[in-house]
Amino acid sequence: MTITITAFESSPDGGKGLARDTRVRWALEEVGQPYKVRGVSFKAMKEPAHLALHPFGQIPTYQEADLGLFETGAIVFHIAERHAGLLPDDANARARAITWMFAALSTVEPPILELGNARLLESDKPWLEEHMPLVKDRVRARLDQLSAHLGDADWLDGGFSAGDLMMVSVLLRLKPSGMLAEYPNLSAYVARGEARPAYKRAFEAQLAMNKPAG
Ligand SMILES: N[C@@H](CCC(=O)N[C@@H](CS)C(=O)NCC(=O)O)C(=O)O
Repeated sequence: MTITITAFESSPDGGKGLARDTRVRWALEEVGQPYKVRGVSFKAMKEPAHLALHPFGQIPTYQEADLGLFETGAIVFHIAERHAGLLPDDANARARAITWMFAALSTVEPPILELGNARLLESDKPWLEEHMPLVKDRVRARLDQLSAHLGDADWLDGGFSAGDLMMVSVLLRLKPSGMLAEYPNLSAYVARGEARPAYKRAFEAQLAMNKPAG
């Protein structure tokens, strides 16, 4: 059964892997499922054909036979449920791994997005100098807690899981800010994620799609 996901036709990050199709590619690579990628332009994303797949006009989407999904949390969860390799067999460990997926998306990602948006959208605003330290404090509050929980462990709860895949994906978005470097254990955690062969394949595939022609 062919799996098709959508991604930016040309990612604004030029292939740094920060667009959210990377986490879906990574999940598919971890479980060994082949997939196709369809590039979508910003314009096409807001047109009816794409809105039928994604009501908010975004990427990525996921199509598999007559199933269409959007939201990376739902997509990665679906992949992890259908294929071995991303969720533990033990019911309680599985529930905890799923908890970490939610924590990544609903507790850790929001302040990181706020930071990205402040940099991108408020760079010319007079209030940025006052606003930025507050935004960074909110990010640090979460990183302090996450770092304390992780301690010296390799992964958040036992072996690598979809919870780690999502958390590493979210933390990667902090790289341009340099804030991750303030937390050696979180930096090492992210590096462990990036070192996984499945992540490398996902990263290379998105890069190949975003390489400048010539
Ligand atoms: N919560 C959504 C967020 C999706 C999202 O923000 N996608 C970005 C790319 S990473 C996008 O399509 N941006 C273009 C837009 O919103 O117009 C998810 O996790 O899938």
